[in-house]
Amino acid sequence: MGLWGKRDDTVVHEERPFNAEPVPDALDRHDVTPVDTFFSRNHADIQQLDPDAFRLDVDGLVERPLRLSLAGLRERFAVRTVVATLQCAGNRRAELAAARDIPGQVPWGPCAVSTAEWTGAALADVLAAAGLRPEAGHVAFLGAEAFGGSIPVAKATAREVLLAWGMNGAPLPPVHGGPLRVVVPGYIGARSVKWLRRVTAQERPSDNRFQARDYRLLPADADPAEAAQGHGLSLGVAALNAAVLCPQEGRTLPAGPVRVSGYAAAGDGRAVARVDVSVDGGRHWRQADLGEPAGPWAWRRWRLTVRLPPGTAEITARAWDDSAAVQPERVEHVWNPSGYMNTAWSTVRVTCVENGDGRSCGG
Ligand SMILES: Nc1nc2c(c(=O)[nH]1)N[C@H]1C(S)=C(S)[C@@H](COP(=O)(O)O)O[C@H]1N2
Ligand SMILES: [Mo]
Repeated sequence: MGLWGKRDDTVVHEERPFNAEPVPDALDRHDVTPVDTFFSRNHADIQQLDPDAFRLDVDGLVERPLRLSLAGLRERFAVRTVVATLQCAGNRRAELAAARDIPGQVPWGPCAVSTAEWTGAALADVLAAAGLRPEAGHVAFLGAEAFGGSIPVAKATAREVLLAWGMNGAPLPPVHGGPLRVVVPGYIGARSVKWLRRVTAQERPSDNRFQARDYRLLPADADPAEAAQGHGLSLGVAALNAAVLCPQEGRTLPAGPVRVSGYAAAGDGRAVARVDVSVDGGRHWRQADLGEPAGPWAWRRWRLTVRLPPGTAEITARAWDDSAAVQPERVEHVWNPSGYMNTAWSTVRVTCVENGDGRSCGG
């Protein structure tokens, strides 16, 4: 077992803060990602908090501020379970950085995304118990190490947003924000604040630096070091994205039938409608088979068998959502200075050989 209970073959970009993603083969194996495989994104040290001493404050524009223990949360509110995919806004940054340098940011491959079954209380129920006031426009979250952010009230009062203490049927581990985190399905991972200490109803979005300064999509010609607070687009709702996980980039495979597979995920309020695969650079496309989703907030896993002749091949996938939005073609078209939201078509390059004995995926 590797650091923080992750698989030995986990790709660790940094040990402190701990930033790690699974290898594509491992991520591609499950609808619901095992905890030892789930990616982990941290801006500071992982917090080790005592669950018994833990308290959550609910304050701001509410009639009755609350201070809740973990036991109090469990007893007072109906327990809900939601299968939800979390995707970091920096997922697939390495492909952007290959087009043009992105210094000082974690070079995520295509696996800064994972799906878990989260258990907790609906944030909506907790806000209702506190008496959310009508002037509230946003609900802000603050973690124990000062990471924070906010979401609009309409999302905060939607049933799927959880204050979660459980992950895949076990207590939420420290590396994923235990004892308590927010889970905001359909939003960038950064809004699912870990080690949650405080929930504040307020008029305006959070001025925490991870909302006001980071996780903003700057124009291509901006310098992130110079960009003022509030510059660029504030990221919130996730964007339509998809990636090929198998075969993995750079593999050598037997020519002939090759099984291609990966994931697709849509933003808040949208669903993945179709995934197409091309092996000729986008001139011709075939529809992949979409797996049944594990729930309305879970990714769609997809697969297709293609025939590849001996030689080098490029396998490309793109997803469509139910508004007929499709992923943009090239990383150059979505490049931005901090390297967020790479939603370009996903391409892997492989070499096929006659009478080879490789397999497209490990499993
Ligand atoms: N308190 C706190 N919450 C946090 C973060 C953090 O650094 N500190 N990282 C955020 C980001 S950017 C992402 S993508 C997700 C990652 O969740 P995971 O580590 O459980 O995969 O947590 C979010 N919540
Ligand atoms: Mo993230």
